[in-house]
Amino acid sequence: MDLVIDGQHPLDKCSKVGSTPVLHVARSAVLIIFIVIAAALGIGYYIFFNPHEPISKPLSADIQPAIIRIVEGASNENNPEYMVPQVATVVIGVNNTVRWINEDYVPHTIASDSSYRDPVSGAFDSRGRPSEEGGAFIMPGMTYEFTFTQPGRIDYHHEPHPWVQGTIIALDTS
Ligand SMILES: [Cu+2]
Repeated sequence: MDLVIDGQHPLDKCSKVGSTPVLHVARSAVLIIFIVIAAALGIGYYIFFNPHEPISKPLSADIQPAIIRIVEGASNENNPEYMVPQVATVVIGVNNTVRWINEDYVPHTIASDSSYRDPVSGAFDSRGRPSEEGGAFIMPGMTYEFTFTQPGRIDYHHEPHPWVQGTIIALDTS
């Protein structure tokens, strides 16, 4: 018995019945809804579990950074002052994120005298900062932040301006 009708196999006809324009629209709508839901889930994940969040974040949202100003003229060895304050005391859990603000007109770096590494924040050295977070140099008007999570005294300097020296004294909360 010959199953070919009008030169087509009957199963081909059946599949054509299932491909009406209405079903095409319905399939496209399902696909679009699926894409929208997937995008929403992706954006939600990015917002709530931001995988790019820097590791040197404050321990609490309430923490205000300690500010150290790299003053104008700090790159000049004859300047009366370089960083204000030169010795900064911070309390872990209170203000242990330090923010250096470059008020000078040339780039500066911050480098530990003894290659200090914080157990959470890593190497205390702006020269290791990724370019997407600002890069090695603290450009004029820009900042560098580092969070100290263990008590201690950390001496540091500017790599291109070794006369610019500072000290962080990190104290335990108790
Ligand atoms: Cu400097």
